This record gives sequence, structure tokens and C-alpha cells, in this order.
Amino acid sequence: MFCYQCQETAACTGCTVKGVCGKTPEVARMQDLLVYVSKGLSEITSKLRKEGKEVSKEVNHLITLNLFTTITNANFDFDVFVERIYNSLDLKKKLLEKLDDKSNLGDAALWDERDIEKMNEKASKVGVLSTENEDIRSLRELIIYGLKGLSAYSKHANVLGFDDEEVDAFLQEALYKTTLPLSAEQLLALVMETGNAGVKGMALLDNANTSTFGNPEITSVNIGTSNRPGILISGHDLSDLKQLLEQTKGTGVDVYTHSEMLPANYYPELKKYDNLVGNYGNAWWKQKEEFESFNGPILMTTNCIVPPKDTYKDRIYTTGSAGFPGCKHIKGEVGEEKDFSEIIEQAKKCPAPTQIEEGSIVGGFAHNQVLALADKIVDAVKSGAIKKFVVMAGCDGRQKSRNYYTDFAKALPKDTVILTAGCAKYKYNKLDLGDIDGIPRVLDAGQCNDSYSLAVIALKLKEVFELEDINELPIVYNIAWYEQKAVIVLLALLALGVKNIHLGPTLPAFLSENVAGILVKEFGIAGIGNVDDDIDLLIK
Ligand code: FS2
Ligand code: SF4
Repeated sequence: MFCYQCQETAACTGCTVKGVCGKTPEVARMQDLLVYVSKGLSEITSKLRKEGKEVSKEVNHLITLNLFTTITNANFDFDVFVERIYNSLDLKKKLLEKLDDKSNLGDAALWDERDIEKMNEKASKVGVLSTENEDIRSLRELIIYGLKGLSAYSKHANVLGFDDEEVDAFLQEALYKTTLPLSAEQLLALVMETGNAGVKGMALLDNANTSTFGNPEITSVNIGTSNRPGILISGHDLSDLKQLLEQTKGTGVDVYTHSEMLPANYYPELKKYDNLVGNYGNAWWKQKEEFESFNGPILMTTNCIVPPKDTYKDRIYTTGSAGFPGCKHIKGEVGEEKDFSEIIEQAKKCPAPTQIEEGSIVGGFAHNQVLALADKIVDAVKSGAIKKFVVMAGCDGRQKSRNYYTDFAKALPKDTVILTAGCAKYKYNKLDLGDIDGIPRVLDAGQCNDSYSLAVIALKLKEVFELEDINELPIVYNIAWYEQKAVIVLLALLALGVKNIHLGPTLPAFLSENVAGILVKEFGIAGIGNVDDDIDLLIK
């Protein structure tokens, strides 16, 4: 196996024996093959569109689900990947029949084999290292990881009934183009286009979330527990949470959010449920201790599964793109109602969660809420009460080096405000950093996709202050990344013209020296240093 798609990749170069995340070589091979088959499928759909033929939403959804399932920590189940490959091959066959011009089709579009041994053989030839030139490989993978992130966001919009054919068409064409002998310049242009599509994808999801659940609003979220049994829901899928809340109503079972599900508490249409009682615990990587002490069942709706301990494995359920062998998977395609009754019945037999914290945290500062406070914020900037905004969005992770972000937040001068989104917030959202004239010093916009909100806020401030360039704003970027959704967020910010982003705790292993050099030169991308130097560099 060879995988270097996430920040925790072995020795910051690549996982070759087993994934640091727990991915086995067998699963890694099937993931590589699923990506390859999806490239072939995308070649056919792209060519069908060129022939003026319609590609159905179901086909679009299958491709995004394929990519989403290969995101770090999403799915560890070998059988799931084999089934997805078979389904994709079946679909590929059907779509091929509709294509008039079948000349010049690539190997990915034509390959079809169901024998596991032959599939393994193929997988070992089509993985990341099959591109020999390291710069071309780097650019291709940068695009593919961005598309994986975009797929995740598209999927969350799709389940709420929102689709953008333009985004899907781009996603498939870009994926197909990673199989073509494009030059580095052409691939760089495609990287930028991927960033533009990322902006559209996040805007689609923002629209889907806010039209369905209302605009996030300032909310104090309980982090303690009740004495009733509970279900913990993690991941990013708000539609799953909504269904779970409906189904647990009046059952005596409480629902708690974990990690990236915390921002669900900020939405009017979700916080109105009495049975949504708060958030339990912290970021994804703490789940081994926190799932143990939660005592009740846990529903993983998307990525960021840590291979579970046997002591609580029988309480873990997965759904959607998520999967783990031996854990029960709750079925339900886009638009279908899911049945969570088994989880609810198990919860009733479990003790209430063991309290690990008490009090509350405040969030809900997505674009609508922040813009409602715009006058206050603009006054604070004009009076000098707020000197700088620091975007500290992205992901959290288990490496000790990430304590940098806690220390950085603590070391920030008191006239700075942190704008955050994603699970990175858990490094500083319980520090009690105070407020500036009633504006909290940590403004949490929501999940990682809500980094879009931060961009909307920046664009609005640029307008209010009548600036030419977004980079003239008193905003600096110190972003933490872990998996591929952070890649699309980064590419989207670059596409919006944001410069001088600091990215840590390490730069992606998939950036070759030359590609990293281009990002440094063109966009001022930089890594992180030590806290004192970075405070000097970014703030003073
Ligand atoms: Fe955190 Fe994991 Fe959200 Fe990432 S919970 S690292 O998925 O995309 O952020
Ligand atoms: Fe390694 Fe990350 Fe790939 Fe897992 S997802 S195998 S940790 S690079």
C-alpha cells in the first residue's frame, strides 16, 4: 500500500505497511481501485455530457459517495469497497452503452474485472505511485484530495435535496483529467478550478443547511450530562441528526453531539428539540476515552472513526459513507428515511453518560449571525478595540505538535478575535479567552465546511471597509489540517484570492518540493514555526 493523503501519514512521507489511521493494506488497495473505477466512470459521464446526454443525479451521487468513502477515517470495511466497485462497474457498463463515440476511451473507463485476485493485482498498478513524475503525481493527488473533500460536502447537500449539476460535472471531468497526460501548468490550472468548484460546493451546502435548518444563531451549548440514557452522534451529517431527533422524541433517550456535530446545536430547526441536550466530549481523536465513558450507543455519520476498542465496539453504529467491520451499519440512500430504532432500543438499556465536563460553550457565529453584528464589529475595528482577526479553522488531530494551536490561542494579544470552523476549535474553545465589548474572542462558525462562512464574512468586511483586496483586511490565517476536506477548504480560500495562509502542523506530504515551492511563491503559503515567532510574524 501507499497512502499519503492525510496529515498523520507515517513519517510525514507515506503509510506503506498499515495506515496510522488503522487502514489495512487490503482496504487501501480496494480504495485505490475504487478511485480508479470512479475515474473511469467519470470519463464516461464527461463524454456523455459532451454528446449532449443527461447524467442522472443517482450517477452523480454514486461518484461522490465513492470518493467520500475513501476519505481518511471514513470507512474501514473491505466488503463495502468491493461492493462499491462492483456497483460502479455495473453502472459503467450501462453508461457505456449510451455513449456513441467509444473511440479513445482510457483503461479506467474500459477495465472490468470481478475476481478479487485480479482486482488486487490491478489495484497495485493504479495507486498513487503509478504516476512516476513526482510533481505530476503531487498535482494529480492535490486535485483528487480536493475532489474527495468536495464530494463530502456535495453529499451533505444531496441528502437535504440540494444538487448542483455544474459542480458534479466539474468534479467528474476533473477526476477524469487526472488520468490524462496533462502538463504541470495544465494541472495547476485545474487545481485552481477545483478551488472555484470548492467555493460553489460549500455555498451549495451552506444554502442546503440554512434553508433546511435556519441560520445558525448564538447558542450556549451544554457540555454536561443528564441522568437519562443517551445516544452520541458524531460526524457531519445534519440530516441523520434530524432523523435521530425525530425518532428519539418521547422515548426518554437524550441525544448528544460529538466532535464536528457540535455546530448542529446552533441551528434553530435542530436546537428546538428538547431531546438534543448538548455536546459530549471533544474532537474525533479523543473518542477512545470519550466513547467508553459515554456508556450508550454512538452513531458515526461520516469520517473520523478511530478503530474502536472491544469494550464499546458493540455500541458503535455507522451510516452513510462511514463503516467499520463488525459494527452495525444503518442503511438509507439519499432521500430515504433511516431506521434508528435498534440504536434507541440499545440506549434504553444503557446507563446514562458519565459526566466528564460541566458548563457550556458558545457558538453559532456563521455569516448571517456575524453580519447581524456587523456594526458592532466594524466599530470595534475602527476604535482599535479589535486589532486583528485570526482564522484558525480546520482539523484537530492526535499529534502532540498540535498543542501549538492551544498555545498560540493563549498567546494571542487580547485585542484579537479567533474565527474558527471545523474540529480545530477544540484546541481553544474551552479556554475562556473572554470577549471584546461583548464580542467573544472565539467565534465558532460551525463545521469545517462553514469555513465558507468565514470567507463570506471576510468578503463582507472588505466591502464595508471599501478595500480593493481581501488581503488588505486585518485578517491572518493560521489553519490546521488533517484530512481531505481541509484540502478543498484550502483550495477554495486560494481561489478566493486569500494569500499568506499558514498551514500546519506540517505541510502535506503529497506536495512535492516543486509544487510546494509554487504555492509558496504564488500564494505565500507557509508552515508554522514556534508560537512566539508566529505571534511576531502574524500579529505584531
Ligand atoms: Fe475534524 Fe474530522 Fe470536519 Fe475533518 S472531525 S478532522 O472530518 O472535516 O474537521
Ligand atoms: Fe496513512 Fe492517512 Fe492514508 Fe490513513 S489516510 S493510510 S493515516 S496517509
